[in-house]
Amino acid sequence: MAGEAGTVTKAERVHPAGLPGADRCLVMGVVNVTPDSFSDGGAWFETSAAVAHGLALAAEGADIVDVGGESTRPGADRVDEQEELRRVGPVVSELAAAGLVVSVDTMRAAVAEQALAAGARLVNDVSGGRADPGMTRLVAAARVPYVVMHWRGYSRDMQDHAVYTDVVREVRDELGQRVDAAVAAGVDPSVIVIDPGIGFAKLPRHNWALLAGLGEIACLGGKAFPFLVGTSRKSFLGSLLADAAGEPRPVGLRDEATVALSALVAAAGAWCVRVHAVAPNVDAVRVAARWAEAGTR
Ligand code: PMM
Repeated sequence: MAGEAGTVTKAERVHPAGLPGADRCLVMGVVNVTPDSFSDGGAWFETSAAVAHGLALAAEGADIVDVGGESTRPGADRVDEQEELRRVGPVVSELAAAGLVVSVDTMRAAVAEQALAAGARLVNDVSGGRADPGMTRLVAAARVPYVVMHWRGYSRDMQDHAVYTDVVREVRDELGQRVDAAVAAGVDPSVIVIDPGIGFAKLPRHNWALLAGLGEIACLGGKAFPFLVGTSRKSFLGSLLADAAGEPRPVGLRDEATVALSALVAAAGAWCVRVHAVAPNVDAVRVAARWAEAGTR
């Protein structure tokens, strides 16, 4: 449970009900079935390529594979629901049939419903229930783990909403409201995972403040929630690692920085990190787990 100062320590890592626990932070590998995601756009757009990629991520050690059919990169337009269903359904179905723990990354209840029917075991909703009022009702009925991410609007203009006075307090309060809404719709609090939504309506300084304040954010209303963090290859890392001329580090050269953050986030008590390059991030969370074990001797 939460410490007196409202912090969650590594010894207090919590897991959502409905998935196997682990003695370390889990690693979720990303399978973007999209032509336009910012980090790997188009690489796994065909069903067969996406399935092969998911299987490869599992072989690298991913505990969960997260299948999404709608790009959420800043400025992206929405994808049509039928197209999202077409992208996600067969990939979820094949990966689940192969025995993987599959999560579906969608804001739409209809897509989540189809994915759950195809074998997905977790719903990852970047809108935290704000995009589709049917989502929390679906999750309540399905009783599956539900990732509630901090979100202020669709990708097209989300960066216009990156305005905060105290980002940690505001993100925490807004997440608290989303959790309350989900619970009011019948979602069991024990299945809820929260996520600060790194890069979603956030400037780089907001992302860093949130990462430093994870323990505070994960403690809502006196209860410690499991939390998931997605920093993989995001643009605030490109800015941090810009060259002498101020050119951001290219997307494909941000994995080492992501790995460093995975170790730090795992040490801060995260339940799961969402990443593109699985193998080095599994190493990172194992290092963090061993570090924590030595400290609790
Ligand atoms: N980030 C992206 C997509 N889905 N889901 C959660 N829960 N948290 C995130 O931070 C998150 C997400 C964007 O990254 P991508 O386009 O590389 O998948």
